[in-house]
Amino acid sequence: MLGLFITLEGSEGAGKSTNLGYIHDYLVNAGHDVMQTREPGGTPLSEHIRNLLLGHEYDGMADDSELLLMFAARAEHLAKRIIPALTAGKTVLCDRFTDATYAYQGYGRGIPLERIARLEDWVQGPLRPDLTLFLDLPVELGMKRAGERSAPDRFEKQQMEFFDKVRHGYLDRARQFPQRYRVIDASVNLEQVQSQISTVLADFLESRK
Ligand code: T5A
Repeated sequence: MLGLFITLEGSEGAGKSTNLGYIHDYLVNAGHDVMQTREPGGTPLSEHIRNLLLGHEYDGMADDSELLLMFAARAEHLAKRIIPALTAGKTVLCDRFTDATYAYQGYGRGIPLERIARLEDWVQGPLRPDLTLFLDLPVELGMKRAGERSAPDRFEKQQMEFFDKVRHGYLDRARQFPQRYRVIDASVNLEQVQSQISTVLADFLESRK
Protein backbone atom coordinates (compact mmCIF):
# COMPACT_ATOMS: atom_id res chain seq x y z
CA MET A 1 0.00 0.00 0.00
CA LEU A 2 1.47 3.32 -0.98
CA GLY A 3 -1.16 5.91 -0.12
CA LEU A 4 -2.17 7.23 3.28
CA PHE A 5 -5.41 6.15 4.89
CA ILE A 6 -7.05 8.86 7.04
CA THR A 7 -10.36 8.40 8.84
CA LEU A 8 -12.64 10.90 10.53
CA GLU A 9 -14.82 9.83 13.44
CA GLY A 10 -17.17 11.54 15.86
CA SER A 11 -20.34 10.97 17.80
CA GLU A 12 -23.61 12.51 16.61
CA GLY A 13 -23.46 16.25 15.91
CA ALA A 14 -19.68 16.40 16.32
CA GLY A 15 -19.23 18.25 13.02
CA LYS A 16 -17.77 15.59 10.70
CA SER A 17 -19.57 16.79 7.58
CA THR A 18 -18.71 20.38 8.47
CA ASN A 19 -15.00 19.57 8.74
CA LEU A 20 -14.52 17.05 5.93
CA GLY A 21 -14.17 19.71 3.26
CA TYR A 22 -11.61 21.52 5.39
CA ILE A 23 -9.52 18.36 5.79
CA HIS A 24 -9.86 17.52 2.09
CA ASP A 25 -8.66 20.99 1.07
CA TYR A 26 -5.80 20.90 3.55
CA LEU A 27 -4.53 17.63 2.09
CA VAL A 28 -4.94 18.81 -1.51
CA ASN A 29 -3.02 22.01 -0.70
CA ALA A 30 -0.29 19.84 0.80
CA GLY A 31 0.03 18.13 -2.61
CA HIS A 32 -2.02 14.98 -2.02
CA ASP A 33 -4.22 13.27 -4.58
CA VAL A 34 -7.25 12.71 -2.31
CA MET A 35 -10.04 10.18 -2.67
CA GLN A 36 -12.82 11.23 -0.26
CA THR A 37 -15.42 8.67 0.68
CA ARG A 38 -17.68 7.57 3.53
CA GLU A 39 -19.00 4.59 5.50
CA PRO A 40 -21.38 2.99 5.46
CA GLY A 41 -21.33 3.73 1.74
CA GLY A 42 -18.82 4.68 -0.91
CA THR A 43 -19.94 2.31 -3.70
CA PRO A 44 -23.40 1.74 -5.27
CA LEU A 45 -23.93 -1.49 -3.30
CA SER A 46 -22.56 -0.02 -0.06
CA GLU A 47 -24.77 3.07 -0.45
CA HIS A 48 -27.72 0.74 -0.89
CA ILE A 49 -26.77 -1.01 2.35
CA ARG A 50 -26.40 2.41 3.99
CA ASN A 51 -30.01 3.21 3.11
CA LEU A 52 -31.12 -0.08 4.71
CA LEU A 53 -29.09 0.68 7.83
CA LEU A 54 -30.04 4.32 8.35
CA GLY A 55 -33.63 4.30 7.09
CA HIS A 56 -36.60 3.47 9.27
CA GLU A 57 -37.95 0.62 7.15
CA TYR A 58 -36.11 -1.95 9.27
CA ASP A 59 -36.42 -0.34 12.70
CA GLY A 60 -35.54 -2.97 15.26
CA MET A 61 -33.23 -5.00 13.01
CA ALA A 62 -31.18 -7.52 14.99
CA ASP A 63 -27.85 -6.25 16.29
CA ASP A 64 -25.94 -8.99 14.45
CA SER A 65 -27.70 -8.10 11.18
CA GLU A 66 -26.63 -4.50 11.66
CA LEU A 67 -23.04 -5.53 12.37
CA LEU A 68 -22.83 -7.87 9.38
CA LEU A 69 -24.39 -5.30 7.04
CA MET A 70 -21.76 -2.77 8.15
CA PHE A 71 -19.02 -5.24 7.25
CA ALA A 72 -20.71 -6.27 3.99
CA ALA A 73 -20.75 -2.61 2.96
CA ARG A 74 -17.11 -2.30 4.08
CA ALA A 75 -15.93 -5.38 2.17
CA GLU A 76 -17.36 -3.95 -1.05
CA HIS A 77 -15.97 -0.49 -0.31
CA LEU A 78 -12.49 -1.85 0.36
CA ALA A 79 -12.47 -4.03 -2.75
CA LYS A 80 -13.88 -1.48 -5.17
CA ARG A 81 -12.53 1.84 -3.94
CA ILE A 82 -10.28 2.02 -0.89
CA ILE A 83 -7.67 -0.61 -1.77
CA PRO A 84 -7.43 0.43 -5.45
CA ALA A 85 -6.99 4.08 -4.41
CA LEU A 86 -4.31 3.28 -1.80
CA THR A 87 -2.52 1.03 -4.27
CA ALA A 88 -2.52 3.88 -6.79
CA GLY A 89 -0.80 6.07 -4.18
CA LYS A 90 -3.82 8.23 -3.35
CA THR A 91 -4.58 9.57 0.09
CA VAL A 92 -7.91 8.11 1.16
CA LEU A 93 -10.03 10.33 3.41
CA CYS A 94 -12.88 8.28 4.82
CA ASP A 95 -15.83 9.64 6.83
CA ARG A 96 -16.09 6.86 9.47
CA PHE A 97 -14.57 3.39 9.29
CA THR A 98 -14.22 0.37 11.57
CA ASP A 99 -13.70 2.44 14.73
CA ALA A 100 -17.37 3.40 14.29
CA THR A 101 -18.30 -0.29 14.32
CA TYR A 102 -16.44 -0.80 17.59
CA ALA A 103 -18.03 2.33 19.06
CA TYR A 104 -21.65 1.86 17.89
CA GLN A 105 -22.12 -1.90 17.49
CA GLY A 106 -19.55 -2.88 20.15
CA TYR A 107 -19.67 -0.37 22.99
CA GLY A 108 -23.12 0.97 22.04
CA ARG A 109 -25.08 -2.20 21.25
CA GLY A 110 -22.97 -4.47 23.43
CA ILE A 111 -21.73 -6.91 20.76
CA PRO A 112 -18.52 -8.55 22.07
CA LEU A 113 -15.49 -6.66 20.78
CA GLU A 114 -13.65 -9.92 19.93
CA ARG A 115 -16.39 -10.72 17.44
CA ILE A 116 -15.88 -7.36 15.72
CA ALA A 117 -12.11 -7.92 15.78
CA ARG A 118 -12.56 -11.24 13.96
CA LEU A 119 -14.65 -9.58 11.25
CA GLU A 120 -12.13 -6.74 11.02
CA ASP A 121 -9.29 -9.20 10.42
CA TRP A 122 -11.35 -11.17 7.92
CA VAL A 123 -12.55 -8.21 5.86
CA GLN A 124 -9.53 -5.93 6.13
CA GLY A 125 -6.57 -8.25 6.62
CA PRO A 126 -3.80 -6.09 8.12
CA LEU A 127 -5.19 -2.80 6.74
CA ARG A 128 -5.79 -0.15 9.44
CA PRO A 129 -5.99 3.65 9.15
CA ASP A 130 -2.71 5.58 9.37
CA LEU A 131 -4.45 8.46 11.13
CA THR A 132 -7.84 8.71 12.84
CA LEU A 133 -9.22 12.09 13.85
CA PHE A 134 -11.89 11.77 16.51
CA LEU A 135 -14.10 14.84 16.97
CA ASP A 136 -15.13 14.67 20.60
CA LEU A 137 -17.82 16.62 22.41
CA PRO A 138 -20.29 16.06 25.28
CA VAL A 139 -23.28 13.98 24.18
CA GLU A 140 -25.85 16.65 25.13
CA LEU A 141 -24.14 19.27 22.94
CA GLY A 142 -23.85 16.86 20.01
CA MET A 143 -27.53 15.91 20.21
CA LYS A 144 -28.48 19.57 20.36
CA ARG A 145 -26.41 20.38 17.25
CA ALA A 146 -27.68 17.32 15.32
CA GLY A 147 -31.27 18.09 16.33
CA GLU A 148 -31.04 21.63 14.98
CA ARG A 149 -29.70 20.30 11.66
CA SER A 150 -32.18 17.64 10.42
CA ALA A 151 -34.73 14.95 11.30
CA PRO A 152 -33.12 12.01 13.14
CA ASP A 153 -32.03 8.85 11.24
CA ARG A 154 -32.32 5.36 12.82
CA PHE A 155 -29.11 5.84 14.85
CA GLU A 156 -29.89 9.39 15.93
CA LYS A 157 -33.13 8.13 17.52
CA GLN A 158 -31.14 6.22 20.15
CA GLN A 159 -31.21 7.35 23.75
CA MET A 160 -28.60 9.49 25.47
CA GLU A 161 -27.24 6.45 27.34
CA PHE A 162 -26.40 4.78 24.00
CA PHE A 163 -24.38 7.79 22.85
CA ASP A 164 -22.57 7.95 26.17
CA LYS A 165 -21.40 4.40 25.56
CA VAL A 166 -20.42 5.29 21.98
CA ARG A 167 -18.34 8.24 23.16
CA HIS A 168 -16.72 6.16 25.88
CA GLY A 169 -15.93 3.54 23.21
CA TYR A 170 -14.16 6.02 20.96
CA LEU A 171 -12.18 7.43 23.87
CA ASP A 172 -11.24 3.93 24.98
CA ARG A 173 -9.95 3.15 21.50
CA ALA A 174 -8.05 6.45 21.39
CA ARG A 175 -6.23 5.29 24.55
CA GLN A 176 -5.56 1.85 23.02
CA PHE A 177 -4.19 3.21 19.75
CA PRO A 178 -2.41 6.46 20.63
CA GLN A 179 -0.06 6.14 17.65
CA ARG A 180 -2.86 6.73 15.13
CA TYR A 181 -5.69 8.38 17.10
CA ARG A 182 -5.90 12.13 17.64
CA VAL A 183 -8.73 13.46 19.79
CA ILE A 184 -10.02 16.89 18.74
CA ASP A 185 -12.10 18.99 21.15
CA ALA A 186 -15.18 19.63 18.97
CA SER A 187 -17.14 21.52 21.64
CA VAL A 188 -15.45 24.82 20.76
CA ASN A 189 -16.23 27.09 17.80
CA LEU A 190 -15.49 25.99 14.24
CA GLU A 191 -12.39 28.13 13.86
CA GLN A 192 -10.88 26.59 17.00
CA VAL A 193 -11.81 23.06 15.87
CA GLN A 194 -10.14 23.63 12.49
CA SER A 195 -7.05 25.08 14.10
CA GLN A 196 -6.64 21.84 16.10
CA ILE A 197 -7.22 19.80 12.93
CA SER A 198 -4.58 21.70 10.97
CA THR A 199 -2.02 21.21 13.77
CA VAL A 200 -2.68 17.46 13.80
CA LEU A 201 -2.49 17.19 10.00
CA ALA A 202 0.72 19.25 9.82
CA ASP A 203 2.40 17.02 12.45
CA PHE A 204 1.17 13.86 10.80
CA LEU A 205 2.28 14.83 7.29
CA GLU A 206 5.66 15.95 8.65
CA SER A 207 6.10 12.57 10.34
CA ARG A 208 5.46 10.83 7.01
CA LYS A 209 8.09 12.77 5.03
N1 T5A B 1 -22.35 3.75 11.95
C1 T5A B 1 -21.44 3.97 10.95
C2 T5A B 1 -22.32 2.59 12.73
O1 T5A B 1 -23.17 2.40 13.61
N2 T5A B 1 -21.33 1.68 12.49
C3 T5A B 1 -20.39 1.84 11.50
O2 T5A B 1 -19.53 0.96 11.31
C4 T5A B 1 -20.45 3.03 10.70
C5 T5A B 1 -19.44 3.24 9.60
C6 T5A B 1 -24.16 7.30 9.90
C7 T5A B 1 -24.46 6.49 11.11
O3 T5A B 1 -23.92 5.20 10.96
C8 T5A B 1 -23.42 4.74 12.19
C9 T5A B 1 -22.97 5.97 12.90
C10 T5A B 1 -23.92 7.04 12.41
O4 T5A B 1 -25.00 7.12 13.32
P1 T5A B 1 -22.85 9.48 9.40
O5 T5A B 1 -23.33 9.58 8.04
O6 T5A B 1 -21.41 9.69 9.58
O7 T5A B 1 -23.04 8.02 10.03
O8 T5A B 1 -23.81 10.41 10.23
P2 T5A B 1 -23.66 11.47 11.34
O9 T5A B 1 -23.08 10.91 12.58
O10 T5A B 1 -24.98 12.10 11.45
O11 T5A B 1 -22.55 12.47 10.83
P3 T5A B 1 -22.58 13.81 9.99
O12 T5A B 1 -21.19 13.97 9.46
O13 T5A B 1 -23.68 13.85 9.01
O14 T5A B 1 -22.86 14.89 10.98
P4 T5A B 1 -22.20 15.37 12.28
O15 T5A B 1 -20.84 14.91 12.60
O16 T5A B 1 -23.24 14.96 13.25
O17 T5A B 1 -22.02 16.89 12.14
P5 T5A B 1 -22.41 18.08 11.15
O18 T5A B 1 -21.18 18.49 10.47
O19 T5A B 1 -23.62 17.81 10.36
O20 T5A B 1 -22.75 19.14 12.29
C11 T5A B 1 -23.93 19.12 13.03
C12 T5A B 1 -24.43 20.55 13.23
O21 T5A B 1 -23.53 21.24 14.10
C13 T5A B 1 -23.02 22.42 13.49
C14 T5A B 1 -23.20 22.21 11.99
O22 T5A B 1 -23.33 23.43 11.31
C15 T5A B 1 -24.46 21.36 11.92
O23 T5A B 1 -25.58 22.18 11.94
N3 T5A B 1 -21.62 22.53 13.91
C16 T5A B 1 -21.18 23.39 14.82
N4 T5A B 1 -21.81 24.34 15.56
C17 T5A B 1 -21.04 25.04 16.44
N5 T5A B 1 -19.69 24.87 16.61
C18 T5A B 1 -19.03 23.95 15.89
N6 T5A B 1 -17.72 23.75 16.11
C19 T5A B 1 -19.78 23.16 14.94
N7 T5A B 1 -19.44 22.13 14.12
C20 T5A B 1 -20.57 21.77 13.48
